[in-house]
Amino acid sequence: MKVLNLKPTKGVSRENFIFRGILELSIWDLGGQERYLERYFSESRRELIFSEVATAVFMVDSASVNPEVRDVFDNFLNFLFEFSPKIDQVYVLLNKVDLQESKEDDFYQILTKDSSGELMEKISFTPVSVKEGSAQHRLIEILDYEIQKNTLSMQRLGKIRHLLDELKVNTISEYLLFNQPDGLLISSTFGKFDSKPLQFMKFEIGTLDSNIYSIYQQIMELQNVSDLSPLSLSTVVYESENCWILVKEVSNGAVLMVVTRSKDPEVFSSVMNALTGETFENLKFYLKSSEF
Ligand SMILES: Nc1nc2c(ncn2[C@@H]2O[C@H](COP(=O)(O)OP(=O)(O)OP(=O)(O)O)[C@@H](O)[C@H]2O)c(=O)[nH]1
Ligand SMILES: [Mg+2]
Repeated sequence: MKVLNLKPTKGVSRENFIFRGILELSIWDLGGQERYLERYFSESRRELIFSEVATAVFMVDSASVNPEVRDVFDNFLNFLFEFSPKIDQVYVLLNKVDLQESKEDDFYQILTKDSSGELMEKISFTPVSVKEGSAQHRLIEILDYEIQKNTLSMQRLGKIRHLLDELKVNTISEYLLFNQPDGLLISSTFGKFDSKPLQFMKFEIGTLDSNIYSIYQQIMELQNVSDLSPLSLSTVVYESENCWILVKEVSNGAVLMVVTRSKDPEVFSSVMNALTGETFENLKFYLKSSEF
Protein backbone atom coordinates (compact mmCIF):
# COMPACT_ATOMS: atom_id res chain seq x y z
CA MET A 1 0.00 0.00 0.00
CA LYS A 2 2.82 2.36 0.92
CA VAL A 3 4.43 1.90 -2.49
CA LEU A 4 1.66 3.78 -4.28
CA ASN A 5 2.68 7.20 -3.00
CA LEU A 6 6.47 6.95 -2.97
CA LYS A 7 8.48 10.02 -3.95
CA PRO A 8 11.54 9.55 -6.18
CA THR A 9 14.66 8.91 -4.07
CA LYS A 10 16.93 11.95 -3.93
CA GLY A 11 20.54 10.84 -4.24
CA VAL A 12 21.45 8.12 -1.75
CA SER A 13 19.02 7.25 1.02
CA ARG A 14 20.62 5.31 3.87
CA GLU A 15 18.90 3.17 6.44
CA ASN A 16 20.09 0.71 9.07
CA PHE A 17 18.06 -2.39 9.67
CA ILE A 18 18.43 -5.69 11.49
CA PHE A 19 17.13 -8.41 9.20
CA ARG A 20 15.48 -11.36 10.98
CA GLY A 21 16.87 -10.00 14.24
CA ILE A 22 20.27 -11.37 13.21
CA LEU A 23 21.85 -9.68 10.22
CA GLU A 24 22.83 -6.03 10.61
CA LEU A 25 22.24 -4.23 7.36
CA SER A 26 23.25 -0.82 6.19
CA ILE A 27 21.02 -0.25 3.17
CA TRP A 28 21.94 2.27 0.49
CA ASP A 29 19.06 3.02 -1.84
CA LEU A 30 20.42 4.84 -4.88
CA GLY A 31 17.87 7.08 -6.61
CA GLY A 32 17.60 6.13 -10.28
CA GLN A 33 17.16 9.53 -11.90
CA GLU A 34 19.74 10.36 -14.54
CA ARG A 35 21.33 13.29 -12.69
CA TYR A 36 22.08 11.01 -9.75
CA LEU A 37 23.42 8.17 -11.90
CA GLU A 38 26.00 10.54 -13.36
CA ARG A 39 27.15 11.38 -9.84
CA TYR A 40 27.47 7.77 -8.67
CA PHE A 41 29.67 6.94 -11.64
CA SER A 42 31.75 10.15 -11.46
CA GLU A 43 35.42 9.74 -10.72
CA SER A 44 35.14 11.46 -7.35
CA ARG A 45 32.19 9.39 -6.06
CA ARG A 46 32.37 5.92 -7.57
CA GLU A 47 34.69 4.48 -4.94
CA LEU A 48 32.52 5.71 -2.05
CA ILE A 49 29.37 4.34 -3.67
CA PHE A 50 30.65 0.96 -4.83
CA SER A 51 33.09 -0.15 -2.14
CA GLU A 52 32.30 -2.50 0.77
CA VAL A 53 29.14 -3.77 -0.90
CA ALA A 54 28.01 -7.14 0.49
CA THR A 55 24.85 -7.56 -1.57
CA ALA A 56 24.00 -5.72 -4.78
CA VAL A 57 20.52 -5.42 -6.24
CA PHE A 58 19.81 -3.72 -9.57
CA MET A 59 16.15 -2.93 -10.02
CA VAL A 60 14.56 -1.94 -13.34
CA ASP A 61 11.09 -0.84 -14.38
CA SER A 62 10.09 -3.47 -16.95
CA ALA A 63 7.13 -1.35 -18.00
CA SER A 64 9.39 1.24 -19.62
CA VAL A 65 11.98 -0.58 -21.69
CA ASN A 66 14.87 1.69 -22.51
CA PRO A 67 18.03 0.42 -24.28
CA GLU A 68 20.11 3.13 -22.55
CA VAL A 69 19.75 1.17 -19.31
CA ARG A 70 22.40 -1.19 -20.65
CA ASP A 71 25.08 1.51 -20.28
CA VAL A 72 23.99 2.16 -16.71
CA PHE A 73 24.04 -1.58 -15.97
CA ASP A 74 27.54 -2.01 -17.47
CA ASN A 75 28.87 0.90 -15.41
CA PHE A 76 27.17 -0.49 -12.32
CA LEU A 77 28.75 -3.92 -12.79
CA ASN A 78 32.20 -2.58 -13.66
CA PHE A 79 32.49 -0.35 -10.61
CA LEU A 80 30.92 -2.94 -8.36
CA PHE A 81 33.42 -5.64 -9.32
CA GLU A 82 36.29 -3.13 -9.21
CA PHE A 83 35.57 -1.75 -5.72
CA SER A 84 33.84 -4.77 -4.14
CA PRO A 85 35.74 -7.69 -5.68
CA LYS A 86 34.31 -10.20 -3.15
CA ILE A 87 30.83 -9.94 -4.68
CA ASP A 88 29.92 -13.32 -6.18
CA GLN A 89 26.29 -12.66 -7.15
CA VAL A 90 24.47 -9.62 -8.46
CA TYR A 91 20.69 -9.68 -8.30
CA VAL A 92 18.64 -8.05 -11.03
CA LEU A 93 14.97 -7.54 -10.28
CA LEU A 94 12.74 -6.91 -13.31
CA ASN A 95 9.94 -5.07 -11.55
CA LYS A 96 6.26 -4.37 -12.29
CA VAL A 97 5.37 -7.69 -13.92
CA ASP A 98 1.85 -7.12 -12.59
CA LEU A 99 1.34 -4.58 -15.40
CA GLN A 100 0.16 -5.78 -18.79
CA GLU A 101 2.69 -3.57 -20.60
CA SER A 102 5.58 -5.11 -18.63
CA LYS A 103 8.30 -6.39 -21.00
CA GLU A 104 10.68 -8.29 -18.73
CA ASP A 105 11.85 -10.55 -21.57
CA ASP A 106 12.90 -7.58 -23.71
CA PHE A 107 14.75 -6.14 -20.72
CA TYR A 108 16.49 -9.44 -20.13
CA GLN A 109 17.69 -9.42 -23.77
CA ILE A 110 18.99 -5.85 -23.51
CA LEU A 111 20.85 -6.50 -20.26
CA THR A 112 22.45 -9.80 -21.34
CA LYS A 113 23.23 -9.29 -25.05
CA ASP A 114 26.87 -10.26 -25.79
CA SER A 115 27.67 -10.90 -22.12
CA SER A 116 30.26 -13.59 -21.44
CA GLY A 117 29.28 -16.89 -19.84
CA GLU A 118 31.52 -16.05 -16.90
CA LEU A 119 29.63 -12.82 -16.27
CA MET A 120 26.23 -14.48 -16.73
CA GLU A 121 27.06 -16.91 -13.93
CA LYS A 122 27.39 -13.98 -11.55
CA ILE A 123 24.05 -12.41 -12.37
CA SER A 124 20.67 -13.71 -11.35
CA PHE A 125 17.52 -12.25 -12.96
CA THR A 126 14.08 -12.43 -11.34
CA PRO A 127 10.79 -10.98 -12.65
CA VAL A 128 9.02 -9.41 -9.65
CA SER A 129 6.29 -7.06 -8.55
CA VAL A 130 6.53 -4.80 -5.53
CA LYS A 131 2.79 -4.31 -5.79
CA GLU A 132 2.06 -8.02 -5.50
CA GLY A 133 4.76 -8.70 -2.90
CA SER A 134 7.03 -10.98 -4.94
CA ALA A 135 9.84 -8.38 -4.94
CA GLN A 136 9.83 -8.29 -1.15
CA HIS A 137 9.78 -12.09 -1.12
CA ARG A 138 12.80 -12.25 -3.40
CA LEU A 139 14.73 -9.76 -1.26
CA ILE A 140 14.04 -11.91 1.79
CA GLU A 141 15.43 -14.96 -0.08
CA ILE A 142 18.53 -13.00 -1.05
CA LEU A 143 19.15 -11.87 2.54
CA ASP A 144 18.45 -15.35 3.92
CA TYR A 145 21.19 -16.56 1.63
CA GLU A 146 23.50 -13.92 3.18
CA ILE A 147 22.68 -15.26 6.64
CA GLN A 148 23.51 -18.80 5.50
CA LYS A 149 26.91 -17.66 4.17
CA ASN A 150 27.72 -15.93 7.45
CA THR A 151 29.16 -18.35 10.03
CA LEU A 152 28.60 -16.00 12.96
CA SER A 153 24.93 -15.49 12.09
CA MET A 154 24.44 -19.24 11.72
CA GLN A 155 26.10 -19.82 15.10
CA ARG A 156 23.81 -17.31 16.76
CA LEU A 157 20.76 -18.86 15.12
CA GLY A 158 21.88 -22.26 16.36
CA LYS A 159 22.20 -21.02 19.96
CA ILE A 160 18.81 -19.29 19.80
CA ARG A 161 17.13 -22.40 18.40
CA HIS A 162 18.69 -24.46 21.16
CA LEU A 163 17.34 -22.09 23.84
CA LEU A 164 13.84 -22.19 22.34
CA ASP A 165 13.92 -25.99 22.37
CA GLU A 166 14.98 -25.86 26.02
CA LEU A 167 11.99 -23.63 26.83
CA LYS A 168 9.69 -25.98 24.93
CA VAL A 169 10.79 -29.05 26.85
CA ASN A 170 10.39 -27.31 30.22
CA THR A 171 6.95 -25.89 29.58
CA ILE A 172 5.06 -28.11 27.08
CA SER A 173 4.54 -25.15 24.76
CA GLU A 174 5.67 -24.01 21.32
CA TYR A 175 7.89 -20.93 20.94
CA LEU A 176 8.19 -18.55 18.01
CA LEU A 177 10.63 -15.67 17.99
CA PHE A 178 9.81 -12.77 15.65
CA ASN A 179 11.70 -9.72 14.45
CA GLN A 180 9.40 -6.86 15.37
CA PRO A 181 10.10 -4.32 12.57
CA ASP A 182 9.20 -6.70 9.72
CA GLY A 183 7.32 -9.50 11.47
CA LEU A 184 9.73 -12.10 10.07
CA LEU A 185 10.50 -15.22 12.03
CA ILE A 186 13.95 -15.41 13.63
CA SER A 187 13.59 -18.97 14.89
CA SER A 188 10.96 -21.32 16.27
CA THR A 189 10.37 -24.74 17.76
CA PHE A 190 8.59 -25.56 14.47
CA GLY A 191 11.63 -24.89 12.28
CA LYS A 192 10.78 -22.94 9.15
CA PHE A 193 7.57 -20.94 9.14
CA ASP A 194 7.04 -18.68 6.13
CA SER A 195 4.90 -15.61 5.61
CA LYS A 196 2.96 -15.35 2.38
CA PRO A 197 3.91 -12.44 0.08
CA LEU A 198 2.41 -9.16 1.28
CA GLN A 199 2.00 -10.46 4.80
CA PHE A 200 5.11 -8.65 5.90
CA MET A 201 4.14 -6.26 8.62
CA LYS A 202 5.28 -5.05 11.98
CA PHE A 203 4.66 -7.37 14.88
CA GLU A 204 2.85 -5.06 17.30
CA ILE A 205 1.59 -6.02 20.70
CA GLY A 206 -1.71 -4.44 21.74
CA THR A 207 -2.20 -0.83 22.84
CA LEU A 208 -2.73 0.94 26.14
CA ASP A 209 -5.58 3.11 24.83
CA SER A 210 -7.88 2.44 27.73
CA ASN A 211 -8.31 3.56 31.33
CA ILE A 212 -6.37 0.59 32.73
CA TYR A 213 -3.56 2.89 33.82
CA SER A 214 -5.76 5.29 35.78
CA ILE A 215 -7.49 2.40 37.54
CA TYR A 216 -4.12 0.89 38.40
CA GLN A 217 -3.03 4.31 39.70
CA GLN A 218 -6.05 4.52 41.99
CA ILE A 219 -5.51 1.04 43.36
CA MET A 220 -1.89 1.81 44.14
CA GLU A 221 -3.01 4.97 45.98
CA LEU A 222 -5.50 2.91 48.00
CA GLN A 223 -2.69 0.53 48.92
CA ASN A 224 -0.43 3.45 49.84
CA VAL A 225 2.20 2.55 47.26
CA SER A 226 4.14 5.74 46.71
CA ASP A 227 6.47 5.08 43.77
CA LEU A 228 4.13 4.03 40.98
CA SER A 229 5.87 1.96 38.35
CA PRO A 230 4.83 2.67 34.76
CA LEU A 231 2.77 0.17 32.77
CA SER A 232 4.29 -1.17 29.59
CA LEU A 233 3.11 -3.59 26.97
CA SER A 234 6.12 -5.85 27.13
CA THR A 235 3.97 -8.92 27.87
CA VAL A 236 0.47 -9.67 26.61
CA VAL A 237 -1.64 -12.77 27.31
CA TYR A 238 -4.28 -13.97 24.86
CA GLU A 239 -6.72 -16.77 25.47
CA SER A 240 -8.27 -19.21 23.03
CA GLU A 241 -10.63 -22.06 23.76
CA ASN A 242 -7.83 -24.59 24.19
CA CYS A 243 -4.62 -22.68 24.85
CA TRP A 244 -2.89 -19.59 26.15
CA ILE A 245 -0.92 -17.38 23.79
CA LEU A 246 1.69 -15.17 25.42
CA VAL A 247 3.68 -12.50 23.65
CA LYS A 248 6.71 -10.95 25.33
CA GLU A 249 9.33 -8.46 24.13
CA VAL A 250 12.81 -9.92 24.36
CA SER A 251 15.18 -7.22 23.18
CA ASN A 252 16.55 -5.49 20.15
CA GLY A 253 13.16 -5.42 18.42
CA ALA A 254 12.48 -9.12 18.97
CA VAL A 255 9.29 -10.64 20.42
CA LEU A 256 8.71 -14.13 21.69
CA MET A 257 5.34 -15.78 21.12
CA VAL A 258 4.38 -18.78 23.24
CA VAL A 259 1.51 -21.10 22.41
CA THR A 260 0.69 -23.56 25.20
CA ARG A 261 -0.50 -27.10 24.48
CA SER A 262 -3.27 -26.94 27.04
CA LYS A 263 -4.98 -24.60 29.48
CA ASP A 264 -3.68 -26.48 32.45
CA PRO A 265 -2.81 -23.91 35.19
CA GLU A 266 0.51 -25.67 35.77
CA VAL A 267 1.48 -25.16 32.13
CA PHE A 268 0.63 -21.47 32.46
CA SER A 269 2.78 -21.01 35.54
CA SER A 270 5.68 -22.93 34.04
CA VAL A 271 5.58 -20.54 31.05
CA MET A 272 5.49 -17.51 33.36
CA ASN A 273 8.50 -18.91 35.20
CA ALA A 274 10.32 -19.57 31.95
CA LEU A 275 9.74 -16.02 30.75
CA THR A 276 11.49 -14.61 33.81
CA GLY A 277 14.15 -17.30 34.07
CA GLU A 278 17.72 -17.88 32.99
CA THR A 279 17.02 -19.34 29.55
CA PHE A 280 15.06 -16.21 28.70
CA GLU A 281 17.99 -14.05 29.85
CA ASN A 282 20.31 -16.09 27.64
CA LEU A 283 18.01 -15.53 24.72
CA LYS A 284 18.29 -11.77 25.28
CA PHE A 285 22.04 -12.11 25.30
CA TYR A 286 22.25 -13.89 21.94
CA LEU A 287 19.93 -11.38 20.32
CA LYS A 288 22.18 -8.47 21.25
CA SER A 289 24.76 -8.94 18.55
CA SER A 290 27.32 -6.51 19.98
CA GLU A 291 27.70 -8.60 23.11
CA PHE A 292 28.17 -11.85 21.24
N1 LIG B 1 2.21 -1.39 -11.01
C1 LIG B 1 3.30 -1.32 -10.24
N2 LIG B 1 3.78 -0.13 -9.89
C2 LIG B 1 4.89 -0.08 -9.12
C3 LIG B 1 5.55 -1.25 -8.69
N3 LIG B 1 6.63 -0.89 -7.96
C4 LIG B 1 6.64 0.44 -7.93
N4 LIG B 1 5.59 0.95 -8.63
C5 LIG B 1 5.27 2.37 -8.85
O1 LIG B 1 6.30 2.97 -9.61
C6 LIG B 1 6.59 4.28 -9.14
C7 LIG B 1 8.06 4.41 -8.83
O2 LIG B 1 8.36 3.61 -7.73
P1 LIG B 1 9.64 3.86 -6.83
O3 LIG B 1 9.73 2.75 -5.88
O4 LIG B 1 9.62 5.26 -6.31
O5 LIG B 1 10.79 3.73 -7.92
P2 LIG B 1 12.35 3.91 -7.70
O6 LIG B 1 13.01 2.95 -8.58
O7 LIG B 1 12.72 3.90 -6.26
O8 LIG B 1 12.58 5.36 -8.30
P3 LIG B 1 13.82 6.32 -7.88
O9 LIG B 1 13.63 6.58 -6.43
O10 LIG B 1 13.67 7.55 -8.73
O11 LIG B 1 15.04 5.56 -8.17
C8 LIG B 1 5.69 4.52 -7.96
O12 LIG B 1 4.60 5.30 -8.41
C9 LIG B 1 5.22 3.15 -7.55
O13 LIG B 1 3.91 3.17 -7.03
C10 LIG B 1 5.01 -2.53 -9.09
O14 LIG B 1 5.51 -3.60 -8.80
N5 LIG B 1 3.89 -2.49 -9.87
MG1 LIG C 1 13.43 5.15 -4.88
